[in-house]
Amino acid sequence: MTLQHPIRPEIAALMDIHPEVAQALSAGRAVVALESTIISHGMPFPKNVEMARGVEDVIREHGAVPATIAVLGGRLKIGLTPEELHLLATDKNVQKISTRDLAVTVALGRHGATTVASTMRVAALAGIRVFATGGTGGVHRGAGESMDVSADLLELARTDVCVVSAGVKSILDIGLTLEVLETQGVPAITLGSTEFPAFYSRQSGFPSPLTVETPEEVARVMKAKWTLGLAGGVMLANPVPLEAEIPATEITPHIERALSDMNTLGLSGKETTPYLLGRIVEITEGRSLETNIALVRHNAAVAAQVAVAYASLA
Ligand code: PSU
Ligand code: MN
Repeated sequence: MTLQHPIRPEIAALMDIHPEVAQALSAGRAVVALESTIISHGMPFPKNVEMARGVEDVIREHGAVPATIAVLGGRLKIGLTPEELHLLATDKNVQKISTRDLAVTVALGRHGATTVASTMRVAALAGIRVFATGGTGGVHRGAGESMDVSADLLELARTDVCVVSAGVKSILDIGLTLEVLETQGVPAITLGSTEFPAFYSRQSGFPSPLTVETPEEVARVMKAKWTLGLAGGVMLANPVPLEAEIPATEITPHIERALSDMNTLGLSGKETTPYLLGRIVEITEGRSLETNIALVRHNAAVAAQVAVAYASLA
């Protein structure tokens, strides 16, 4: 099968591309990548599997092909079977792997659920340019001391993929996250709002650096960016639907409590984001999980529309 973006043979040898995805790529049709850390470490079983299947369906309903990405037994998986999805959702040996972990996971034949950063990298290797997730990582609060800045931001600076998220959770420092994106030359664009969204909430208090009104405009931005040789990604922020949002005034005290519990436990590094997400689900008695699922589905719909528009430009 000939792909429109030819994959170097030594890379193709490390990949298993699901036939549905391979067919779409070779025909130049719209494909949307999905991450797997959100499945293994972002949501509890069985909601995580339901979410993952549901999101794939949303992408198909909008005319694109979903490609959930993970590393299984050291193989780069581009599109998963139902059995593979189930394994990711349930197996405690599945590690959360960022870009730094990719080489070890591949070389030693391990399992890994890819974060936004590593999913972007693998998607780009496969020639996929659009990726839907829930929220991206960012600059953690207190990063001046901890130096905890998500690799997602560095990957956005160097890998040519448009990431559709609901913005940046206020468990992070949103202002500093926007500063780092500016420094790295990454356009942070909000769809249909002049305010940058804060994941659970439509409002963050931070103006969006850039705004567009339609998915088609996003596709034109991607094309212009890469035609100009401006390497790196596009961060598209898609505010959570109004009916699913938890307003900032309501979620903020819960976030503060989760952060304080985390500090009491002394957690750091890659454990912090999964802990905070899980703790906020407990504190809100499941409401934040419903919001999380709703916003991922919304992002998948928008990402599919962007991918369809981009395929027709390319
Ligand atoms: N935000 C969410 N859900 C998630 C994540 C972020 O709302 O599951 C995951 C993503 O995989 C993201 C990762 O790439 O957490 C960021 O982790 P860290 O902060 O350790 O870079
Ligand atoms: Mn981190």
